[in-house]
Amino acid sequence: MEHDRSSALFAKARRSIPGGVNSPARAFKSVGREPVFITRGDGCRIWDTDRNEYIDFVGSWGPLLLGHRHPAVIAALAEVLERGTSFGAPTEAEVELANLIVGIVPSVEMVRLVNSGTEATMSALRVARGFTGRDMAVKFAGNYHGHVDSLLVKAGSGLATLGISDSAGVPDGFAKTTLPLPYNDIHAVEEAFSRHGGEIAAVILEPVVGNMGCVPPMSGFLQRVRDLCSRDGAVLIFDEVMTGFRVALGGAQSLYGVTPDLTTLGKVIGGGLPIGAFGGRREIMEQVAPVGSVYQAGTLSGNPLAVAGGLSTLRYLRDNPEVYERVEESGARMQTGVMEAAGQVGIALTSNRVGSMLTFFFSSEEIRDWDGAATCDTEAFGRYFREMLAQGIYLPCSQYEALFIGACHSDVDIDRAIECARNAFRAIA
Ligand code: HOZ
Repeated sequence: MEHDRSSALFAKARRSIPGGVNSPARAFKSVGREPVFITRGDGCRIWDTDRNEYIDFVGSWGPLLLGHRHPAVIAALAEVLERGTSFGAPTEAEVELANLIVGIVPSVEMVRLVNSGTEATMSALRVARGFTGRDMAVKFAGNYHGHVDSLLVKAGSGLATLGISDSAGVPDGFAKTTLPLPYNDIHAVEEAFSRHGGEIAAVILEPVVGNMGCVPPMSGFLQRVRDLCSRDGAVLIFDEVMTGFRVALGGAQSLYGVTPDLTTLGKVIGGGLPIGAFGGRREIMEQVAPVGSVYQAGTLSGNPLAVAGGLSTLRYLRDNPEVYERVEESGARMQTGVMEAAGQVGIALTSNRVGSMLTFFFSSEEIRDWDGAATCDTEAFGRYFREMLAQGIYLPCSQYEALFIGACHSDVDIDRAIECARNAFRAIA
């Protein structure tokens, strides 16, 4: 595979953009090569600027459950383009999107649209603090909630990938309001509540972690956290930016039957356009201005294009529940096939999957928290990634991200990926 044009673009990009990328997670830095520059996508396929074709298992880092250029989404966007891209004023479509979310996500009685997952978590935390009159937030190591100052403590995703444990530029005072705990460790949560119960404004967590690779909650973990929050008056925030409308139509909260007080959404709810949302119990959401005194705002919030991308995607998912069966089958097929291929050549590999979120960890141990994930052989992951890319399989460029399967991946695509993984394992064994 030639990558001359991507290489030239990357050199040019580095002159004007820090690291040549507009988000560190896409830099390929930890996998020992330069990124490829993408020009086009269709279904589950993408093409780079050197005309190389890939089967895409990133899906824009989660939004594209329906694949690139899904006809329903493209038609909705085209219709909006006829009318105008932004008004900074209320529109009917944003009310429809809000009502759709309220009707589907169990915890959400009211919702506010924002422009990204980061805005959603930042705002949800502020609302929780305003509602409780407390400052402290509990988060979990390896969970990532966007680049919110006080949530960049022991964060997953790009920070885990690049080995940045705590971001520079976050005032100590902000970081001190955050209490990081090990994920899936209910004793640590119980101890934190017994010491600080009356001071905790919020517990924020990914109900299925995607940002240290895919790590599901252990049995009873979410419910016990729910009970402790209810007992001590802390607001439970599920960060469903990644899991919302992906692991099930109603997100992880419907899959596990645990209802948070607030939920943050993003990714799938924009169908590939920039959007985020936070919502939850009415009495909490009514703290938000202009009803209440917690201020939150945005010029492009509820932007017609993003709303059209989201509405068309969510309506399609609501009306076509077989999408979730399809991605479950594809996910299981890929997990089984790749694990068998690794076993055949003696590669130490373990995997976690919830529906269409899947991670292969270069470790022989079960991965249930950040300490476990941190022991993975990231060098081996880098070799595997490069071997897969060279065969036309586009994976997340980090051991600490989940890959995403979409409704557009056929059995042939999945089998092709398994075959490529077999070749990759042989090459690196
Ligand atoms: N939030 C994405 C999943 N970890 C990564 C995308 C990014 O940070 O650029």
